[in-house]
Amino acid sequence: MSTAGRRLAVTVIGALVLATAGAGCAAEHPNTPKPTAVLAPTVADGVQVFPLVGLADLRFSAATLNAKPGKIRVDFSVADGSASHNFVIPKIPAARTDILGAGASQSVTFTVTAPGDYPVICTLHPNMSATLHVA
Ligand SMILES: [Cu+2]
Repeated sequence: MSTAGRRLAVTVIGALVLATAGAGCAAEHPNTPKPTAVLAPTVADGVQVFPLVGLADLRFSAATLNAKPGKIRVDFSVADGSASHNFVIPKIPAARTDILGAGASQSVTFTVTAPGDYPVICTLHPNMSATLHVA
């Protein structure tokens, strides 16, 4: 490769790196929590506590809530700037919040004794789902 050719190649690579970094910054939403795959509870007075957020991109902030059989509290909130959401586990009647607007929050407490996977939904958004995994 000639000297001129090498200089051109370096310039092109530099431009690509800058373009990629710029796109990454534009995709960041600093006020929106990043979704996590699995959420483990904090335990307070024997209650497993899960802070869960309904996000603006119509997802829950965790895909799986990992619990043990027993008492569970979900502190559900809706992110600023988001559409309204609720937290509902159809198999567990007590595990149901109201429909909450952006910035609102509600806690629900319930007890699960049987191990299993309990689907979590938002009744407003059919593609918005998570799983309460009890084992
Ligand atoms: Cu929703």
